[in-house]
Amino acid sequence: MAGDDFRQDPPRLGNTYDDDPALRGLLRRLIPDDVRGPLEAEWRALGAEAAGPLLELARAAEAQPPRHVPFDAWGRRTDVVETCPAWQALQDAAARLGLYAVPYEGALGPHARLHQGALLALYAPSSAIASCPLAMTDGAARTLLEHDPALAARVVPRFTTRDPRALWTCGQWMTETSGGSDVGGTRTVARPDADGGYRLWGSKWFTSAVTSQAALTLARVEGAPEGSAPLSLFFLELRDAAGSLNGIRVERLKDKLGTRALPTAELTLLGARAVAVGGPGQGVRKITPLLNTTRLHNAVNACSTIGRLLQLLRDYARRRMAFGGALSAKPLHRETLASLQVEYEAALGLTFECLRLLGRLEAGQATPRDRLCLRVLTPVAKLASARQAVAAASEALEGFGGAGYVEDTGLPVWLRNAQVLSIWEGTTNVLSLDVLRAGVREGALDAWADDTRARLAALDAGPLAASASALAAHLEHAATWFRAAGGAGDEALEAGGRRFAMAVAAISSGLALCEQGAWALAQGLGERTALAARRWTAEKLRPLPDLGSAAAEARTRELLGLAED
Ligand code: MFK
Repeated sequence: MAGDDFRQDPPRLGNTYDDDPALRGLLRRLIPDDVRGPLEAEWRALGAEAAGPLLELARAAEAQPPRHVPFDAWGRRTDVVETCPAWQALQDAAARLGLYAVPYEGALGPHARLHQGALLALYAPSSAIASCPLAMTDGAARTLLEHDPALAARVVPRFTTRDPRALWTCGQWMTETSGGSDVGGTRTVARPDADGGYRLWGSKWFTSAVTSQAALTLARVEGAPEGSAPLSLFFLELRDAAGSLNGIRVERLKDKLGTRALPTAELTLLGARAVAVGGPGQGVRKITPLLNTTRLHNAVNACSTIGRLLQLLRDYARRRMAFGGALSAKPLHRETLASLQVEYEAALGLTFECLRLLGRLEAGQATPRDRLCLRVLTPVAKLASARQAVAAASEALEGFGGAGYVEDTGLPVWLRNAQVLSIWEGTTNVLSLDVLRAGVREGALDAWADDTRARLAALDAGPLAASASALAAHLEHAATWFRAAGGAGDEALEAGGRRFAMAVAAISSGLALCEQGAWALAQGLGERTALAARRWTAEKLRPLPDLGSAAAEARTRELLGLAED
């Protein structure tokens, strides 16, 4: 037992906006002064709220997971999913803060997504993953606006309101037992109804935020062929005006590693009334605006996980004494934190580049090249930042020593919640394949390479010249690999897909760091990001795999003992 005199000072948060120079610097470069001025007060106010009342709500929500009540006391099937008041308050706060509304209000033109991204980066780490229904609802709004204006006119005002009492959230039910990635195996059937709508029959294996008022889901209209192309996208409301479920049975809630405040259920659809979004057919293609939106939300959540943990680690390093001094005075501890800081700034730079592009697209200002860059960089930002967040959460827990492994410090939850970021909304491998497909089918990688070349050429690199030329050389290496891998056949391309996607991430993060670093130097704002850029380009530009495909494949099979598969 510890002696009576043993006390440790827990890490404390200050204003999470003021204490984040990386986020502040990015916003200062990306949003013009006259637009940014009034927004800064909102970010600062949220920075205070996130370190205080929101954080308390998040802790309360994590401590009171949702509960499924299948029957009432008299045996009637009710399938109520109870969440705690703190969870509801966190969702209400997101509406009040404008997180649902900002991209749809039209007030900020191409900067709306950057503002929303800043709000989200401050809100998400104090949200107990109430950022999940927010992400899906945002994606649903974009999907309906793009594919079904009449339906959008009815429900999007509900999805994008600042009024918590009027807010509807929208789930996304894609995953069936056949797999979350391979949606072509969807077995839910849609039977035409007399009123022109459909009735859905089937089961959904993972449905996040099942307390939402609405959902988008995939199903196969009865008689349509197998495979993913003939699937249709459906919109449904979960309950009728009397509160009864719409032909939906909640089988159970998932017992998950993390995201424990978030109600995730297995559902059976027993004739749920639904409408086909934009009519039947092309369901997978129609749901992609939702996927691309949630993937960017995921990336902001990942960045903000790293950023928040760094704030806690920095504070703790000044308080924790060991070997005769504060941890912050220990060179190796400082070195470890500096590596995390570089990861953070790299992930944040790439993610905010995506938000910049999305804002331009939604404001009607994107060039065709912007659109293709966004197509590639969305999955790249999601997959890279998610893995960075998982690694950073593990490193951060270690940085707190034993305290990082003890539940009531509130630290282990970071690792549990980070782990989902690389799984849902497309695993690392599924998204790596998406990057390759966007390159092969849409020419998006050529557009990204041209854009990167042009930006490197335009960069006034100054002291970052060596970093910029390392990026330029690595870009040509990656572009050559992609062409050669295509020639070497599908297996070689697929086998190298993850390393290739990571190379795209390393290059685009490096470019973002160089642009930010050079700008900060020119503005007299200090060397921090330039140092991060140098370190990133020195350490992260790793060669892509050798394409001697047959021999390489044989070696991989040998290594795994899978020679016959
Ligand atoms: C904190 C943040 C919270 C985030 C919320 C999380 C809660 C939600 C939890 C979940 O629901 S997890 C489950 C999520 N599931 C996925 O993310 C699906 C992962 N699988 C894929 O992304 C596959 O790549 C995909 C299902 C899209 C493959 O579909 P297909 O039909 O087998 O392949 P295909 O032919 O590539 O795509 C069909 C069409 O869509 C093509 O267009 P065309 O019909 O015009 O040829 C593609 O070009 C297009 N497409 C596919 N992906 C696209 C896309 N277009 C734009 N962007 C994309 N990302």
